[in-house]
Amino acid sequence: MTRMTGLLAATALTAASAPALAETWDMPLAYAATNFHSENAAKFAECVTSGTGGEIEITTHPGGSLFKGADIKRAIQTGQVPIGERLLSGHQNENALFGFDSVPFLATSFDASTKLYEAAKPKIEEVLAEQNLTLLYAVPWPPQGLYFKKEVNSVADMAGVKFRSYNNATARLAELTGMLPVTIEAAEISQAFATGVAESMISSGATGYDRKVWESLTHFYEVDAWLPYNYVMVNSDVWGGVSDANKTAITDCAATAQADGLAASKEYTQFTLDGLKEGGMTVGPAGEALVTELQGIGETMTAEWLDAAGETGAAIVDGFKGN
Ligand code: PCA
Repeated sequence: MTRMTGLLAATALTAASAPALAETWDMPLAYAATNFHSENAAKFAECVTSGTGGEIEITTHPGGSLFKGADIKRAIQTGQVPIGERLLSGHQNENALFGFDSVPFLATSFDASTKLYEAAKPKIEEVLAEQNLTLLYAVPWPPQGLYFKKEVNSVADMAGVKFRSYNNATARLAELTGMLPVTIEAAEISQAFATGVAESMISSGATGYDRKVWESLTHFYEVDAWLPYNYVMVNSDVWGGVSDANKTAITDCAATAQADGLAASKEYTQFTLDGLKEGGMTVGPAGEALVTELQGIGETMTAEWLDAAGETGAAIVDGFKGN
């Protein structure tokens, strides 16, 4: 080997081991590392890192450690981070359409919520595009039920209870049932229940399980009110700068993550309800009288949402029902 060839070979080696285009994408997540959404996002991140041959390496930051849930969407929009995951219904005050997945009793099963999501997706993507956001994938939480620290058989039993909310719909539900809403991130609810800042919430078995709420609460009523979605979104400017090959790799990983996330959500449903029971909670369907009252409140909230979401909201509901 001549001296020249040796030098060239060394340069080529350096270039191969440290590609000039390699970037790291920090990906904030609001929920605990052990939550199925966060585990799914971690797998998605690995998939992207290997699918792009290391040109884009995603690092997840679970538990609200980089940005809290409420701040993640803005952080992506403004380019503080290229990518992240957020419960979009938390931004219903920006656009009522983001609350399509939190309309009580509109879609109460995984199958129905998938159909509702498919009907809403093109509209949501339009709104997101205006906000400099590109949707990669979305995964539903398990069905939402009510947590209390006492037996509850009617709406009257809820009067004056301090209720942890996570979006407008949950806060409105509290108002209509005579409870006192206080917004608290999932990452902080164990503390809120332990100190009595909150005594109740509507959420999935998954979140109650992740946060070990049996340490403070006693009852979980399966209401199946709705299945809200977490969205993984990328800043559209960043997305525009990604090569076609890497875009394909990322959208392939996103499709896998969407399917795997849905499967994990389904599996996690019973697993976490069993976990709540093992923790000592009373877990079961809400009583008939309570269900009837909640359905009445659901009708009020559906009318309010349709009012706020206008023609586009009505088109989503029609599209869903026509499916
Ligand atoms: N867990 C999240 C949103 C919906 C759910 O099941 C939470 O409680 O914040």
